[in-house]
Amino acid sequence: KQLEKDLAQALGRGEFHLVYQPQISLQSNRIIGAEALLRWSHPDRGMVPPDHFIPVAELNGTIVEIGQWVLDESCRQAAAWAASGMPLRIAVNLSAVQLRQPDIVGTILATLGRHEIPPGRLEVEITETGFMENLEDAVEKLRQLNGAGISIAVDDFGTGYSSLTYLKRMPVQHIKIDKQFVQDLLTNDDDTRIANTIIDLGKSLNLSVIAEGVETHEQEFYLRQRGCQIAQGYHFSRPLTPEAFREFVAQFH
Ligand code: G
Ligand code: G
Ligand code: MN
Ligand code: NA
Repeated sequence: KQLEKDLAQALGRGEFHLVYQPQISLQSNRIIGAEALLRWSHPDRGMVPPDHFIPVAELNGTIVEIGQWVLDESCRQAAAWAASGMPLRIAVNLSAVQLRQPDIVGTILATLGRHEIPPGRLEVEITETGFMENLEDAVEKLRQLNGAGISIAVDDFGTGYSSLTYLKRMPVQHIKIDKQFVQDLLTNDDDTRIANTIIDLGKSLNLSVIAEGVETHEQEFYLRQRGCQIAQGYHFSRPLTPEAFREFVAQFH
């Protein structure tokens, strides 16, 4: 309850910030973009993990306002990067609750316009559960976003109610292998098979696959030779502040 009260005031008090985790092309070894991740520094509790407060924000609806702030701030950052010669794609997590807002498509496009970000530079990450509630409505909105040039990624792939038929109907370009399958990729046969299956699925549906939670060189090597296109994880970099991200890009080769 107290958390809920604090959450309602956190935005106004400037307690949120974003960190950015680089996404690396396993083919070109280049940084192709970054995922924006929300952080809340609570005045007393310190850093509250998103896993703790996002479900609360989704239940009481504050995620709509918070999510809009995330989108705005991400676009502001992307514009700043572009202005300094780093036109990177930015991936933003979109809650199912946000996707359900009737004006979400217009809101996203207006935000891009305000910051003069071409739609092709934004990627929206949706979880499978986000798709499933009111499938028709979600498909229609994602079609509109995609039609405008925004790319769509399915986050946490393999952990939800995956159905191959809905994937075919969805206008998605990327699927993200959840980090739980990457963690033990090389030590657990089931996880190896699951990761392989997702990579093959990506191939047959012509989607590129992003592996998240890549922590070792061996995992990177395996994923590359197996045909996974993009990776992110501590092996490359933790999520970084804007300043640290800039430095990371400058040093990366
Ligand atoms: O940053 P971290 O790996 O701790 O994130 C944990 C979870 O919180 C992830 O599932 C991530 O998708 C989610 N998350 C992080 N930032 C945002 C955000 O801005 N909006 C939403 N809806 N979820 C986020
Ligand atoms: O959006 P999603 O729920 O997938 O968010 C990714 C989460 O994974 C973030 O909370 C991020 O901090 C975390 N993360 C990113 N890279 C790694 C990694 O290499 N290992 C682990 N354990 N977590 C990671
Ligand atoms: Mn994500
Ligand atoms: Na994920």
